[in-house]
Amino acid sequence: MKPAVLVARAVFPEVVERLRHHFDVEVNSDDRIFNKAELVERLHGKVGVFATGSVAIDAEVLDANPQLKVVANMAVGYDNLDVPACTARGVLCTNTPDVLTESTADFGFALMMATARRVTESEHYLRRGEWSKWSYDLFVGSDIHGSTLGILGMGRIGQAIARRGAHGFGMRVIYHNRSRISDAIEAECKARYVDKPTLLRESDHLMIVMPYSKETHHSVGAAELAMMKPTATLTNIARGGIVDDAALATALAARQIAAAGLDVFEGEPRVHPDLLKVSNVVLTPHIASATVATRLAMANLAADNLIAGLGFGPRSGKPPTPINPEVLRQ
Ligand code: 8YV
Repeated sequence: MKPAVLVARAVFPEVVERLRHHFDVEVNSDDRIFNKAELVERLHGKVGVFATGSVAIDAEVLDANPQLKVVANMAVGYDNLDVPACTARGVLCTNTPDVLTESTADFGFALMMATARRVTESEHYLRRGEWSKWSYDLFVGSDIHGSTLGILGMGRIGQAIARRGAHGFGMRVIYHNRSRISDAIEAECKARYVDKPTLLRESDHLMIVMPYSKETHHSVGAAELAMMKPTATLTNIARGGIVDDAALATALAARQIAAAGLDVFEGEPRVHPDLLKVSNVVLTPHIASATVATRLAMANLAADNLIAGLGFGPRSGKPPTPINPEVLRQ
């Protein structure tokens, strides 16, 4: 008998087929988001789970399913997983870094540009039939080229955005991160480390790309927004909750900053109602990694991790991208 796994959200059928080769697979083909009780129930008898950001694995879920061995997250971020609780119970967690870096950086840039150049706001105006004539100040925005790009969180995606800004658009790049990156990567990205207040004060375009955790909750709130230039934009492609959305809506309404681009929201898929009322914000439904090739690569990497983590396939016992590899040594 094959071991049983749960694919907790709908995913590419060809990836499910790969899993079926090794496992007895239950798929959430309705793609309904399970509440905790449903998730606990669906996991009964399963040794592995293919998860996404909307599948929360915590101590309670684990304790109700002591047979669970591997959680393969189809995401680079893993704030949906209680990793210490998994490690304590010998459960391997994996994520999908690298394969989404460039697509996500492309989208971050697109969102920042749409925000600075007021692309969606002006399109809505045109669609409403309000465009009657050209005017010198119709939807004037701010330049990307030659401006200062500030990056909060300088991991792989932050670095990919820095490269686009420095090399493609002649931007001056500054960043803030928990720790400084190496001199060699700083040189390659043409990026300069600054403290957080300097980053907030000097950025023309602030890009948020840091992971979410209790420590990074509301890293950008009313006080931080007040330090930014009134002409500045803020783009968040990281996680909801890093920015205080209520404070951001207030700052946008008061034109304390010029505009924002948000792909992620606190408590998504709900969006703070005040954000829906302001016109100077571009809102997208968490799609920064959403290209066909990248989503397929993420799904295949999550499947590789699940297969190898459960002791199957050519990389048996050596999943490519573990989050808590210490579990493998236990
Ligand atoms: C995913 C993401 O689409 O990888 C991440 O961390 O935020 C996105 O690429 C999302 O988390 C679904 O799992």
